[in-house]
Amino acid sequence: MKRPISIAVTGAAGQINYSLLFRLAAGELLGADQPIILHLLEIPPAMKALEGVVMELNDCAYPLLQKIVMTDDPKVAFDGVEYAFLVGAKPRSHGMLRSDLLQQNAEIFAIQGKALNDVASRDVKVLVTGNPSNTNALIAINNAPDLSSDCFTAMTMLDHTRAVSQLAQKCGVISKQINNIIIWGNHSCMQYPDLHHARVNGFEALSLVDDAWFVDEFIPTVQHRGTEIIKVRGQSSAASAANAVIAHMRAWAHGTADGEWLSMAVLSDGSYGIEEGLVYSFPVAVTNGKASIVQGLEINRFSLERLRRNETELKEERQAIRHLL
Ligand code: NAX
Repeated sequence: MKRPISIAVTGAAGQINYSLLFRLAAGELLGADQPIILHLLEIPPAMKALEGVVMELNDCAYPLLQKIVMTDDPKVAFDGVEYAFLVGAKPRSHGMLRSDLLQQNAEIFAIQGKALNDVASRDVKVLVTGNPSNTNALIAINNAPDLSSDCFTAMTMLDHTRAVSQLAQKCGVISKQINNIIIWGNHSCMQYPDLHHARVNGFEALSLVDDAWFVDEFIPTVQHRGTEIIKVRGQSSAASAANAVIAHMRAWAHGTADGEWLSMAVLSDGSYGIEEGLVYSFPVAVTNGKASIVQGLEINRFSLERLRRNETELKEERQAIRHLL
């Protein structure tokens, strides 16, 4: 029997986790032979609801789930964990401004960054999903000086899978036949879903679709998909977000295939001219658990302009929460 691995999940009584926790417990992240311990963090008013979720997890009698820790204390939640899913935050509701979200959620990630710094495994893999996820990850990194910044990423994988799905539908293929889409920048409506390097069944994507579709339909559809889901479903994306969380962490834990990548927001090292010290979504390849920004892709003027807009937006977000860095 393998040693159990501890996984922390914040916002455990929330809607994304109503899908995510059950998939983790079923072994979708680490495989069918890897026992896990779940550390579930919530705020006091949500502890009762969390109890209900834990009752349901127990009722599933998952063979891999060795133990569940329920807590409202980040230091208990992150104690010794090798994976941390920072999902808990106040979600954006209909009509809420991103700037409001930024201030309301920033403090949470300062506290959680400090707690991770104090008690998590030194190799912990942290995925920030709670919005605004890029800047929340930046806050966590800055509050965890003893952990490598390589331990922290933020999620643009849902944007990535949304983009794959849009292109697959347009080309009449299945998603498996699409490779190397990139989401650049911020997980916001500014994000740039880029098809210049994408392939459909091995063919260049932009040779199969016309420019007008790429610029006027594909880009805005992906950028505004989250808002559209809220409009139609009445709540923000949940099951698709949980799916992206698993896909992101699976790639980080198990690696990417040769020549392939996913979109992941990581601390910029200056690649593609993006200012160092911003958490920015790049094409990322993973080898032996190390996520690296894919280098050397050609960036034309159209793309460069959009990369810059994202850099500017992230600088503005950083400026708004500078007191927490
Ligand atoms: P819910 O409101 O359903 O759940 C959030 C949960 O977090 C609640 O149960 C709340 O009690 C808890 N929480 C709040 N503050 C906490 C704290 N300090 N510590 C621990 N738990 C805390 O939201 P849900 O739909 O699950 O979304 C969670 C977050 O993901 C939101 O910030 C949302 O905006 C964000 N999203 C990010 C996405 C991305 O691609 N990066 C996509 C999906 C999603 O919109």
